[in-house]
Amino acid sequence: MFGPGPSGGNQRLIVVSNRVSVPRAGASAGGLAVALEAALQSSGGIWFGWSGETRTAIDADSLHTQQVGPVTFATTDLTRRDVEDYYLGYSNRALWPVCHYRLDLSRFNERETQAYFRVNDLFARKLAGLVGPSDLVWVHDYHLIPLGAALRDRGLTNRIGFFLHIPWPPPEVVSALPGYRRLLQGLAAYDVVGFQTERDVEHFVRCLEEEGLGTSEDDGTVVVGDRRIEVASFPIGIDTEGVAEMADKSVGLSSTRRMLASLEGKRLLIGVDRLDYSKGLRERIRSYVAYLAAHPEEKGRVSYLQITPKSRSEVPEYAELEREVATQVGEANGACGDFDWTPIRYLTQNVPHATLMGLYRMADVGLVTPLRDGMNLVAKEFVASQDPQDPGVLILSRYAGAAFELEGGALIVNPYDAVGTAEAIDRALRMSRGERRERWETMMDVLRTHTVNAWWQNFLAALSPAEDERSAPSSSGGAFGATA
Ligand code: GDG
Repeated sequence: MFGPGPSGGNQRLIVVSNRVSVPRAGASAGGLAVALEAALQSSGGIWFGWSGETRTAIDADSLHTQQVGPVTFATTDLTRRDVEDYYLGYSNRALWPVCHYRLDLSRFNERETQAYFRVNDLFARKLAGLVGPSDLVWVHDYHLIPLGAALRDRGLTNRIGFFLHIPWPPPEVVSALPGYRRLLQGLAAYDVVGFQTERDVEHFVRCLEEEGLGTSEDDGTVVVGDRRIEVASFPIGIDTEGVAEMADKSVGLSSTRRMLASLEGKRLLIGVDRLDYSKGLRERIRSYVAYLAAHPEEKGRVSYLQITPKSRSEVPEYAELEREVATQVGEANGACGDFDWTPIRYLTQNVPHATLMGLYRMADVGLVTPLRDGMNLVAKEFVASQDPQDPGVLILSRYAGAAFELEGGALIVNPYDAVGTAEAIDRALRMSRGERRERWETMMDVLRTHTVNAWWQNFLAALSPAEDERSAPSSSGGAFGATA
């Protein structure tokens, strides 16, 4: 446990994210939820955010709370209007597309911009009363950029950190956002601003400098007025050992056995992505069709399984993409298939986590070809799931954050280049076992150290106050030492 804070209270962790994963009996939480809960368990604390529920009117001070062990889950409902403007609007039709370099898909609307800052103020109002003077506050992702500044406006002097899960583009792109300067000022109000890659860090520092809001120093900090903030990359990881074990055990699952039997010896390519235009699904299907056109002898001998749970269907650009991908899959199967062979198996349902790891393990090729991605955990899960004796090959987009860590072992492709990606598919399917093992080991060396636990521990180590700023020094260096 951390040393006592200035008021004598324990230093707890407060995690804030748009959606809160309240543990429910019988439901299995996703990787990030498990990781953040582990962080919360180690110090005790609060996980705060939107409940996912809407009401016609909400009281500015009401909260739902649920205590689970040392963690309080505190959530608030939002009005339907707030969800439309703050969440579906500015967050997902302005910030998301612009941060994924898609100015063409962005839609700006003054009411939605206002709502974004207003809802962040509302969250700050509800959260401020829960924060003790020595608590650490860790805010997650693009929905909540202004939250730190809103908490400061309410007098909070705590250490507050922010982590962006998605890319941060250069000023030439991101400055198109309405409220751009206010967003930068919001980010500059944090003590630690974390990104997935060094590239995102460079872009952000350029934004601050070009707007005259900060000056970078040689030690990696940025001076903002009379304050100094840390801006750094914290590439998110996975529970590498846990995934490997789960994939190993999955051979016994009936779903895995059914899948294997249905392949009848065909080579398997797999793609797993939320249905999102950033994931490059249309380009990937085009590349696969280009591969089949270049290698007609492989028809009937390969199978491409694409698992794509629907997401954000209420946003028109996503509903449109759903139709486009379904049409494209139908056309590809109609044109390239045969009466005894379906080239693409396409699922839009959620698949249980353990089954997913089993499918990764059985695949010869993992197709991870986003047009832009903050990190991409599927790439890492695919690698960790492989049979060490006979691993599959990862084909990875140069535009995924994961490419910075996995370029030594993956086949890196430009996802817009169908011919180049088709060539990578051919190379992956013909690669010798020796080369596959060598490449896999190179990637596993990275994944064994860059785990999800190392990620949160490193972030919290950066966020924790320096020893001399603590009222009572802790002999161990604190609960969040970067050890993993
Ligand atoms: C954002 C950033 C960044 C997928 N389908 C199913 C399923 N999944 C799981 C995967 C993986 C997760 O969802 C997806 O994570 P990604 O990282 O690939 O992508 P985003 O959802 O866009 O995440 C991204 C991430 O935040 C973390 O910082 O890496 O760049 O965009 O874990 O396995 N899980 C189950 N069934 C499915 O059908 N159970």
